[in-house]
Amino acid sequence: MKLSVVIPVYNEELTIKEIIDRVLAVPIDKEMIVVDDGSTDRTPEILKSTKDKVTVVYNSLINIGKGAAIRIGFEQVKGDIIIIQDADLELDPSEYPRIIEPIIEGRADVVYGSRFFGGRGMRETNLTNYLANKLLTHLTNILYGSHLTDMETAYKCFRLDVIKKMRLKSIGFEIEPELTAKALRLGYKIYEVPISYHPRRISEGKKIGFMDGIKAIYFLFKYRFCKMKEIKR
Ligand SMILES: Nc1nc2c(ncn2[C@@H]2O[C@H](COP(=O)(O)OP(=O)(O)OP(=O)(O)O)[C@@H](O)[C@H]2O)c(=O)[nH]1
Ligand SMILES: [Mg+2]
Repeated sequence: MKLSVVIPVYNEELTIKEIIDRVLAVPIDKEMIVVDDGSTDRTPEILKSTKDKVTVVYNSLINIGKGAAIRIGFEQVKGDIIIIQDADLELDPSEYPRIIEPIIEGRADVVYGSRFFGGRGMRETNLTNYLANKLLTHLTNILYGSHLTDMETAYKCFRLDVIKKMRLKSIGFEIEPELTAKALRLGYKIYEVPISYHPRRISEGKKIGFMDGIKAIYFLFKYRFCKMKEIKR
């Protein structure tokens, strides 16, 4: 089975080369689709030098957001399994084999890498972020009857047909609750696998902020109660 790695990237000149190399080093059949929308640092230049190894999609010269970039990446995928990879170094691609295993073995349709159970190692994290993650995950479980430990994780992995069934609309970071809500409303169980986590700080380039947390709450409610035609293609 082939893995499609979709990498949304915006102004990540410090880490983009390293993350591409780390993905390339994973010994599995895969393709990499990098979606950059309007980076203003050296990211586009660095991507040009790697274009024989990865598919680079320039979304537009104007910055839109992580959600829009992921949706564009999803339109390009040719693999059987899709994983989202952030372009920072918070999560480690060497963990792909464990993450995709439940899908390969037919035990799962959707797998999330959880930072908060199983203890595979975590650098000290910002307390506000940690509590926001806990709150959003808890709210998801109450609204959707799930048992997740990490709804906001960036390591979200799907069988291709699951993604193809979803009608996705997100522009920014609300893509995380949208993917979760729509997978659960479509009746899929989300399987979690423990992963390690090395959080970066805002000063190191983290872009998600307080308003993204508020938006996540809004979208969790919206997608819980909206009509099925907004969920399913
Ligand atoms: N193409 C594109 N990528 C983006 C944009 N905003 C963020 N990203 C990418 O999305 C990934 C996650 O951004 P981070 O700032 O690390 O956010 P985070 O706090 O780790 O949040 P998570 O989405 O939960 O991982 C990184 O690879 C960013 O470069 C955007 O506007 N456009
Ligand atoms: Mg990140």
